[in-house]
Amino acid sequence: MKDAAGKLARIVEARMKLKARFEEKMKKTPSVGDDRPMGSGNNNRHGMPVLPVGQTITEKWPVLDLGLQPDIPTREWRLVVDGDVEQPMEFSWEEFLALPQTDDISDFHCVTTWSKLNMQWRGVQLLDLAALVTPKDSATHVMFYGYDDYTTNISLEEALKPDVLLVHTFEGNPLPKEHGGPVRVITPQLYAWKGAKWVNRIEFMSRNRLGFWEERGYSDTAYPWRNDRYSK
Ligand SMILES: Nc1nc2c(c(=O)[nH]1)N[C@H]1C(S)=C(S)[C@@H](COP(=O)(O)O)O[C@H]1N2
Ligand SMILES: [Mo]
Repeated sequence: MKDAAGKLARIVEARMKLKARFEEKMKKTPSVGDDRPMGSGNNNRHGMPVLPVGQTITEKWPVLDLGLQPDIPTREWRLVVDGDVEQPMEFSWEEFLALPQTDDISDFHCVTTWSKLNMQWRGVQLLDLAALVTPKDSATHVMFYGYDDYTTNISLEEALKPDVLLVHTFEGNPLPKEHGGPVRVITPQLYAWKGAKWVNRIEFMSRNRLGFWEERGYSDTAYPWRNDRYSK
């Protein structure tokens, strides 16, 4: 039997290793350190103007989906994390909640031009999950899958940024079904379509593949401060 302290130490060590691997790449990507970010207002905590170019602040939280809101009781919910990793894993609801939990406040920028600010979340950092499964050196991208068959892809350096979370709680309450509950992904530094609602699989990939909207002409990279909305 391994003790809890030893287990935590291994999680932290794995996480730090992974972070070091991506630190340089992360610094070079626009959403953390852009020389000329496009937007307005004071800087947010990443040093970016609070409102990206072309966006308007909304107080309400619109719902966008593919016309289907799957109903997943937490006892049936599963999360598979697999692909180009050393240790593929599957989590039940209880196992997921037993992972280190992170509270964060972040903004939500929809490509349809609304932004909702200061949203309060609780969930699991993708970085923490990645540290458990350990992406192979060949892993470069991640594909997220929803229970509604939605898919979306991002690069590994975006996926591992600290505010990318798998959230189950919004402002102290369970994440509502219409917004992707029981669990969705949020990608505050990218347009919101990169965050899969009703997430049930995360696949690490050794080459890029396009997700649902990316195949239909949405940007592969989706940087709000570069007005990077569509690719064609
Ligand atoms: N599973 C799933 N995730 C999804 C979508 C979807 O249709 N299915 N739509 C995306 C789009 S286009 C946006 S803008 C956001 C909207 O999240 P919201 O409905 O909570 O505002 O979810 C994204 N994640
Ligand atoms: Mo969207």
